Amino acid sequence: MKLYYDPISTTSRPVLLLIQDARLPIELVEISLFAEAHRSPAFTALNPSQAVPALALDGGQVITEVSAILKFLAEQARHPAYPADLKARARVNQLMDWFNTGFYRDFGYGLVYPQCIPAYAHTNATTQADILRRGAERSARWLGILNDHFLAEGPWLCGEAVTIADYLGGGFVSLGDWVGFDLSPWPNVSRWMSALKATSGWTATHGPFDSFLAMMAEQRRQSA
Ligand SMILES: N[C@@H](CCC(=O)N[C@@H](CS)C(=O)NCC(=O)O)C(=O)O
Repeated sequence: MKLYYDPISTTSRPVLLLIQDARLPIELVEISLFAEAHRSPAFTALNPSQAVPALALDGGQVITEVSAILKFLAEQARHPAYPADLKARARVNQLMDWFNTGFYRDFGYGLVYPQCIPAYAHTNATTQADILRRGAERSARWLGILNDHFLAEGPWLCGEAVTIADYLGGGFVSLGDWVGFDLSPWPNVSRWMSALKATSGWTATHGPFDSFLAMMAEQRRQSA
């Protein structure tokens, strides 16, 4: 099996975490988004959506979509990060959908990306300000739910053990580091992110992301 990924990409990092934690024997093939490698004919043939991650199975099938890849790999390895119990698994699936369809839309595409990726920014300053204000309001609502409901009890999203929902959700929330987003108004979310970042899997897989964040922070400092 081969995983096509970019080490900085929000949707690749959760898969790298699982591969690291579960010690999965998967060949890693870097597709640099900055170098536009995802638009090459060879990669487009694998994933016409021109996005990472993509998992090429030995028989030729290609699985795309971070959530589907996480579930496939964890299930194949019978890894506890994707519990077999039906109710426990439903909670993991629920949280992954919650992050992927609600939180990420507003936090990623409504707040972080319009500030950092020109293709998501609006050229009209008033419209851009409106988009960011709405993104901030909606993100605050999601973070409040995460803080007061999903992370109110256990250390992890689904209780006492880390799951692929933590990997996926943590990847999305860590996106805030790109713009220096302050999580302190949501102490349970802050605590959870600190715990995730302290895992050996995170430190082993997030070197390139950390370097990227340091570069972005330096750029912000210089332009302030
Ligand atoms: N729905 C896909 C989204 C994948 C995605 O958007 N990946 C980004 C990196 S975080 C990408 O490859 N973007 C390339 C581009 O938009 O040109 C998933 O869940 O995996």
